[in-house]
Amino acid sequence: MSNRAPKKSRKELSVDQKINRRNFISFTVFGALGVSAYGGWRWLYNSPMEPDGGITGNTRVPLRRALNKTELAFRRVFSNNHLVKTYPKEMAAKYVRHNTDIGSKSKLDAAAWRLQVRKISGEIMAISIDEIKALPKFDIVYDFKCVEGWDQIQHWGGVRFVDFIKHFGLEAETKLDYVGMETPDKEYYIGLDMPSAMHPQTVLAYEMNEMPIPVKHGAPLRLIIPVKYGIKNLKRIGTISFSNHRPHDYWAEQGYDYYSGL
Ligand SMILES: Nc1nc2c(c(=O)[nH]1)N[C@H]1C(S)=C(S)[C@@H](COP(=O)(O)O)O[C@H]1N2
Ligand SMILES: [Mo]
Repeated sequence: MSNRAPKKSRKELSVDQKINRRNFISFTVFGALGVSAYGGWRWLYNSPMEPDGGITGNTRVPLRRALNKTELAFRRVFSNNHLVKTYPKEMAAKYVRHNTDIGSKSKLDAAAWRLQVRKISGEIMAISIDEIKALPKFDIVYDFKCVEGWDQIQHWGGVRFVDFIKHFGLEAETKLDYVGMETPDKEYYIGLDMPSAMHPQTVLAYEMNEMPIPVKHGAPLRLIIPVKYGIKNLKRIGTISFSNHRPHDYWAEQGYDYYSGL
């Protein structure tokens, strides 16, 4: 038998010693987290603003990079093959909700209206509503969603964007990355990534509940793009253009996500 006091193992620390040890660890870890969070915040705060000339709402480069990465990841999951859920037409709302009319408030001169399509060559096509109505008709009943927090099952009819492209020989234009659309007065405008524009349920619509679209809902032609929030569903389309840079976008300029996909 030895008289030597055994060296205290970790297990035998007194209660006080244990508490001190835990306090030390907690404060060290907490302090380190605090310092790195502050460092991260300084880093973000000192990062340059994105250099895109006001196409988006102006944020720090790393934040925009994160949004763009998210967009790409989501596009990979919700690819073009993913169809938005549709409903029987009996489920469509009879009283269709109405929202803002930026760029579609003034009196519509229906006889003078032409859809202007700016081709890569610079040529501008002017297409009448009758030419559009002569194309194969496509109906869709789906849940329309506005970013403000409401949604409604609605019934729209028109020509699918892909069919419109084919009919008017715009395949070369669809090799570009983006489509831009504007109201005739250019007050409201949107930009779309090409895969979403070419999605099989994207429609240039001229009917709502099987009747011509009322003026307040976008007569004579509006965009119905079920893979996007309402903000991208431009009413009273005036011009369509194609580009490799992001077209300007009314709500993206106000800080909304450029993609605004569902
Ligand atoms: N020209 C134009 N298109 C527009 C808008 C607008 O203000 N002007 N608002 C958008 C928004 S935010 C929504 S939710 C829908 C609303 O369409 P509705 O009025 O037919 O419900 O249109 C979209 N298209
Ligand atoms: Mo909206």
